[in-house]
Amino acid sequence: MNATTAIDIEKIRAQFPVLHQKVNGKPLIYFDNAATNQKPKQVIDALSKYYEGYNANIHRGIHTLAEKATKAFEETRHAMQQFVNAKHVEEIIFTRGVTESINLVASSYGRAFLKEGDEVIVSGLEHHSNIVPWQIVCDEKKAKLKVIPISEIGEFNIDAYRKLLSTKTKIVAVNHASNSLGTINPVKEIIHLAHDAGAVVLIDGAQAAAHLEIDVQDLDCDFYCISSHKMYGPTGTGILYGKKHLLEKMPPYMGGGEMIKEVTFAKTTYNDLPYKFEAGTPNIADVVALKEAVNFINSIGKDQIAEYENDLLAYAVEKLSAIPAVRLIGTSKNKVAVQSFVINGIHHFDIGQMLDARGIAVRTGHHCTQPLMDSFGIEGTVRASFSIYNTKEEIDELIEGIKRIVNFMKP
Ligand code: 7TS
Repeated sequence: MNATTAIDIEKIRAQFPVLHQKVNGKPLIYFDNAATNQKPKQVIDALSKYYEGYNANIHRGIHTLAEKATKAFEETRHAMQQFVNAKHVEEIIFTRGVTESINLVASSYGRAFLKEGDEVIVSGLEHHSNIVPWQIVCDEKKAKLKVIPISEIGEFNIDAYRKLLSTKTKIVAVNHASNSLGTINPVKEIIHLAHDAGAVVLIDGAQAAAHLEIDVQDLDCDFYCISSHKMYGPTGTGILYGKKHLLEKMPPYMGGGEMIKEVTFAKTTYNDLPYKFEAGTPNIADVVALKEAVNFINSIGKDQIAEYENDLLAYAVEKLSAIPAVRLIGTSKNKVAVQSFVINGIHHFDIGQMLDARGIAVRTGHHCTQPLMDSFGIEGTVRASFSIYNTKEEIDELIEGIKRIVNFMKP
């Protein structure tokens, strides 16, 4: 089936109030979806419904509002369990998002189980949030950080990865899809090889959640991290999925209310999963609204979303490739709908600003992947990232904008 005919794009766009505005006098074209995507009305409504109708602190109260809020909060946990196909609901921990999820694992699992001389492997494609937490714990534990090299088209070098693995490898942490290049990584194979070496694997799913099917049981990953705001949900929340037996043996990440069973000055016992890792009042409203983001995605279907977005990506790549001054960065065949590029002689910031003047929002810079930019010998790129509400007409506008910039900046 042709996705462009199967999806009623106008109906989808109508669900996103933010899209219907002018920016700098031009209709907004939002191509910064890899940074954060826009929110459908049902997510926005869930937030105001919560605050207007049943705002209360969860788990602790026995009054009606507290019970209603707790029920809605826990319903999202079940929705996220299904979203990633986790075996147990208590394997879903609410965090502020991917950054916090990775820090939780690095701090808790890393501090508890890494020893001097152990090794942690990340890839050259990682976001800083999947590099720095590992550097911190490796420094502290005198462990070593090893890096899987990336090819010139932005793919993992699996042979080099095989060679890095050894009995010293204790943790492998890689992304499911790259935010700067869009490359979808062969995570199943990566996980399998890591397990053979006796290591646990964390997958950074920030760029996968809105685009790819996620099945943590099929992948057999040990940890999987998601940010709500990159999957049509609110900012400030997300999940850590962790295998139960690992979460059970990990020490708490933060101490405080909710994560305890009993506190005395002599000794504190910790709560059961998932609460052991949810100290303090969580981001209740945003977690509640995240369920509506899952409902939105399910109402279209990940397959349909991927098909539609892949079509947009192929169109953009074809048009961008036809502009001689443009150099595409990240040209793997297997990608989510992200395209980075540079234009010879024009700084990416200038391109971003000139596109913004035409109402087109793209991201410029290193995209929190400085080591990746270094490996391409560049400082940064212009990145257009597409979502289910984007259209080919919008891509035409981007292309027109780029052509004008190239002509305008000609020496
Ligand atoms: N990992 C990847 C692959 C990401 O793309 C991002 C955010 C993160 C981790 C961190 O997620 P957070 O929700 O905790 O901030 N990526 C981007 C980006 O590409 N532009 O802005 C944020």
